[in-house]
Amino acid sequence: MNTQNNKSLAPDATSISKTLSYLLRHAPQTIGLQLDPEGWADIGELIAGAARDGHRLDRATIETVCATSDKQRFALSDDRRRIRAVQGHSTSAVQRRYPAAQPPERLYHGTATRFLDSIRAQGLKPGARHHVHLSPDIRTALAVGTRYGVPVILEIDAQRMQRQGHTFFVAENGVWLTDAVPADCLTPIDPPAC
Ligand code: HQG
Repeated sequence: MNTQNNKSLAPDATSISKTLSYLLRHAPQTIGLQLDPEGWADIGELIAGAARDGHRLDRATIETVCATSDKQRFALSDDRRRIRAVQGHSTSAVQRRYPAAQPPERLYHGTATRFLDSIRAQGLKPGARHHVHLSPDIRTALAVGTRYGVPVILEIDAQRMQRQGHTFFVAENGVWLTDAVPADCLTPIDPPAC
């Protein structure tokens, strides 16, 4: 794993969140962790596997990171023995079945200007993840786009997509998911003035 620069230091919450995202969304196999198709991992196995890889995790810290995650990325099972990432997976071990949901008329996707030509030609594709990720608000989309460089916000016509037969899902943390966004259902819009 390359999610921490110095494993011997006590990791901060952001670093732990990144480690959990990496293990629970993308690469559980790197520590021999089993995820079930709905994404659940046994917390004891997660702690033991991470420890073998030199990462100090404990139950209380994991629970704190889950509770305080700005995007509520993780969920604990009712009995608090299991944890999962609620969206964002790329690992084939997970095939979450989200219930279909009625989206708002408009959804937003933040990306970088350098991807625009390709997106205009192909629409939005899920890439390595299982879904295209959309947000109900422009501010979140702007933050996502800024991660990649000069941001651009795409406004998604969710009703038009539904008329074309696309289905929407919403994860427990309010992130909207769909299979792909056709080019004729997205429009670049100006970012809001800060
Ligand atoms: C782009 C974060 C060229 C797409 C966020 C994006 C999100 C294309 C990148 C979650 C394309 C994929 C997911 C095309 C899509 N041509 N580029 N045809 N179609 N792209 O990371 O949505 O903080 O897989 O625009 O908040 O950026 O990690 O998806 O730039 O909810 O919890 O290809 O990750 O959450 O990148 O981010 P990603 P995303 P966390």
